[in-house]
Amino acid sequence: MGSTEKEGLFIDRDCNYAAVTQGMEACFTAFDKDCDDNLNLKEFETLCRALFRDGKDESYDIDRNHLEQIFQVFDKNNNGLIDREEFVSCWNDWIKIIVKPVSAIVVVDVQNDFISGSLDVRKCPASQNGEEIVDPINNLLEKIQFEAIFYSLDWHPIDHVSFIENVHSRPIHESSPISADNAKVFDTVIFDGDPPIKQRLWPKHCVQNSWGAELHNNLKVAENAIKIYKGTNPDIDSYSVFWDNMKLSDTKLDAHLRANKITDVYICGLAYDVCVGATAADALSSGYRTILMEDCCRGVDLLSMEQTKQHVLGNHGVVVSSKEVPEMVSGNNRRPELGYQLAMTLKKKK
Ligand code: VGL
Ligand code: ZN
Repeated sequence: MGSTEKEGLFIDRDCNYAAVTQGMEACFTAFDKDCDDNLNLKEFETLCRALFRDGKDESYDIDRNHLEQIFQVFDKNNNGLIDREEFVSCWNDWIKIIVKPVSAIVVVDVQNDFISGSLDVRKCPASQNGEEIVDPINNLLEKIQFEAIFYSLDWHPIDHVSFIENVHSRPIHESSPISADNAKVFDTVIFDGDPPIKQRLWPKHCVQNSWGAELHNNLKVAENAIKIYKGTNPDIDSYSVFWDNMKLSDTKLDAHLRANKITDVYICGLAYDVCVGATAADALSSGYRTILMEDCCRGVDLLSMEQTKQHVLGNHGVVVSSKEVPEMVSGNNRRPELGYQLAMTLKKKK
């Protein structure tokens, strides 16, 4: 590739930058280079290169296969071209959200018991320190205007099924790998039930209205924030902030997100591989563009933390440092993974 072509690309880049933000007509016209009133795949690729850029105005690499799949979502009549009519949905349902996302943050279980109480993550296999995330989370909350702010609280009754202290209170199913007498903290047993319930055992923690269940004292709690209490049913544990582990009842988080027209959900807190991971998995399956802020999480076990990360990446969420978040929330840093995920969600809705 000669230098003139490189230069051409550079000039293109500057005029394209405005084109994806100005308006539907201007955008279509700017990328319809051959002026045939259609966007072909090549023209759509140029559009995507203008769309998916980091905060420093560099284009992200876009997976070829993903690009083609996105194109097909908007090429409704499947003729290999996106016409002006097809572009209406491409603009309204996709580009507009990518350029101007509506973001919420979910701060998961930053409670005393996980930081210095009965389920102190420093004493878990990964030996991490939960207190270290308080400052970076406060920084985010001070710097960024999220459209909605949620704090979840693990909020158990004293007879909760997850407490090792209660392992003898419920019958164990015959398929359980471990008996009640032999069960230790972190083991998984199977309780009798219809269906039988798999349950990991934890020390008694986050008992309703106890000190251990309070949010960490230094954590900034925004005035308009919504608190979500979970794990209140004595017989069913609840890791995700969306649903209990049996998916029998939801917490209203999804309803709040919908009411606020949230497109992007930023997740952080404790513990990375338990409640944070379950929340991220549900955010993805509910169709939210999902961002895990890794430096604002601490976990229980290194291997399952890695598995959590791979689950998020495998479902086209992103894992970022909180440093990247201001530019993402403002719509200046636009990740192709999240654009692909949104297109696939739109495809499912049809
Ligand atoms: C959690 C274990 C038990 C969490 C809650 O918040 O990650 N972990 N209950
Ligand atoms: Zn719990």
